[in-house]
Formats: sequence, C-alpha cells, structure tokens
Amino acid sequence: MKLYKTSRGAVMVHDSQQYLLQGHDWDALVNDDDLYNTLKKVTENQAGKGSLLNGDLLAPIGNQEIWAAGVTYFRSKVGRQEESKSSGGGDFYARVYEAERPELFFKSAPFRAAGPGQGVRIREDSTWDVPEPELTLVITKSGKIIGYTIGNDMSSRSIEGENPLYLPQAKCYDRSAAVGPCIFVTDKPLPDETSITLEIYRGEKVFEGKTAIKQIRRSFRELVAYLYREMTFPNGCFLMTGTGIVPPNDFTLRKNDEIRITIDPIGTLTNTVE
Ligand code: DO4
Ligand code: MG
Repeated sequence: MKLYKTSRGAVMVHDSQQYLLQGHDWDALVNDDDLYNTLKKVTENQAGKGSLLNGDLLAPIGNQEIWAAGVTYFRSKVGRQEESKSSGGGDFYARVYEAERPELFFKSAPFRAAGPGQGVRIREDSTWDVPEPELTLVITKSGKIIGYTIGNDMSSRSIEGENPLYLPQAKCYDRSAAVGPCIFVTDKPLPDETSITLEIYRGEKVFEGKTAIKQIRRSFRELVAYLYREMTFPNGCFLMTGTGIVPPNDFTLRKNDEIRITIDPIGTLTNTVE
C-alpha cells in the first residue's frame, strides 16, 4: 500500500484504488505500529475512488527528523576514500565500514526537506556535488519500521573531502534532503533483490547507476537499534540507509539537472537542482 501526502490530506493507494484518509493526522499515521492493518481496514470499510491524486504531492513527512547512515555500501567506502585521500581521511571510512558501530548522522529537519518535484540545492561554497539515492526507513516512536520511502542525501564532496569533520556542512543545508514520492507500507521486509536506480538528466541522460539493497553491509534492524540507543523520537523518525551509487569522480551536479531515483515498490522521486 502506498501512502501519499497531498494538500487535501493523506491518500492511500491500493490495488489501483485511491482512498482519502479523512481525519487522519500524518504524525499519528506514521507512528502507528500496526499501520499496515489500519490501512487494510480502510480498504474494507470505504469505497475507493479513481483520481484523488492530481499532482499536488507533498513530502510524505510530518514532524519527523531525518537521519542518515553512512558508508554502508562498499561503493561509498571507496568513493569517500578517494575524495579524502589528500586530507588523510581515507582511513576513517575504511574503519567505519568494518566497525561494529555504524556511522549515523543528522541529515535534516523536516521543514528543510524537499518533496517530490521540488527543487534541491547545491551549496554556493561547494565545487563538487552529487545526489545520493537511498532507501529510507520510516520508523515509529517505538522503533518499528512501518514503511519505506526514497531519500536523496545531496552531498558536497568537495567540503566532505577537504576534512571529514566538515561532514555536517557537506550534508546539512536548506533542501539538501529530498523524500518521497510516498511511503510504501508493508508488513513484510523488502526483498534483497530490491534495486535502486539513479538517473541524472541534463537534457539527455548524463549518468545512470544501479545497486540492490542486498549490497548493504548492515541490517536495518541494527541501524535502527543504534539510532534509538540513547535518543527518543516522539514523532518517529526517517532514516536514510546510505548510498551504493557514486558517480565517477569527474562528475558534478549542475543547476537544472534532473535527478530521478527509482526503487521499485515505492516509485520514482524526481527533483531538479535549483
Ligand atoms: O561518511 C560520510 C557520509 C556517507 C554517506 O552519506 C553514505 O554513505 O551514504
Ligand atoms: Mg548518504
């Protein structure tokens, strides 16, 4: 089942039928540990309609903080080692890839994040920028994963590469995060073969990369357990799970580039660089 946030409220799509969830508060929905069954009951008690979704999609987030895991894929470890070679940071990435404790960092307050179709940004003081296409967990306040969305962890490689201690500046700025287009709600884990595709268009396609979530070195349960160890999330939380796709080192994003990230059961998140 897919849950969309629109200007008229939450809309659920199931079996090609659309249901307006009147009176449902978004924060309450994403904190319902039994959301899959709550939504199933709606399909049993309410008639579906044909066309409630008409392009007015918002980021499917309420008052949840967005966190991110890093260096969870081999490709990210290698990319980071390359970019930080001259600053001596390479060793940190190799170590965190192997370590028991994962890298977890704060990515965005919800109000700073872009939704589907909205602009994302590159920093004025950055010279080397990439999108990071990441499966994003939607987690309730009790720590249960109730769904998945697509995240774009826009990153400045020039700032991150200069010194790993600049990570918060490389990662956190207005509209450096995008999420959407919906929350895919399921009561089963995603299949290992679930693929993530990144396409970048500059008029024509200038980059395409693909990975699968089976390439990730850590389990989602483990990432969530670390994140919730010493922090409470009264409204639940979104967790980006890391990138497995890094464009070649001579690639940098430019204004007006269109970024498309596709994860099959969820859909495609499209954003243009402003
Ligand atoms: O360590 C820097 C950030 C890593 C990251 O964002 C990723 O691997 O996706
Ligand atoms: Mg990332």
